[in-house]
Amino acid sequence: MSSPGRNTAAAPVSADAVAIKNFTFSPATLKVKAGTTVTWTNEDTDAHTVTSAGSDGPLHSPALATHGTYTYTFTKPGSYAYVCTIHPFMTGTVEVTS
Ligand SMILES: [Cu+2]
Repeated sequence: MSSPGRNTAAAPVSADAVAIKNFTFSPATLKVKAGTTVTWTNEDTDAHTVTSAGSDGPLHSPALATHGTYTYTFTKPGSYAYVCTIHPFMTGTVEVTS
């Protein structure tokens, strides 16, 4: 089965992460493939949200406390713009390719 020294960290589904830090989504634009689960982590002491900019978008996090996380799996290609509803000047985009 597993052999000594082999890296067992390989995940079946690629994951990508966005940090929320200093009132900024980093990276502001994340490019992933369809099927990718993206995790946002709040590294600020202030609460933030991850909320789709459009009313019909899929991202609807609760207010994330410090070190709080939100995950979403993007299944369809497209450009997904989002904001923090508490601080609307905070904007980010996930670009999903097939
Ligand atoms: Cu915020």
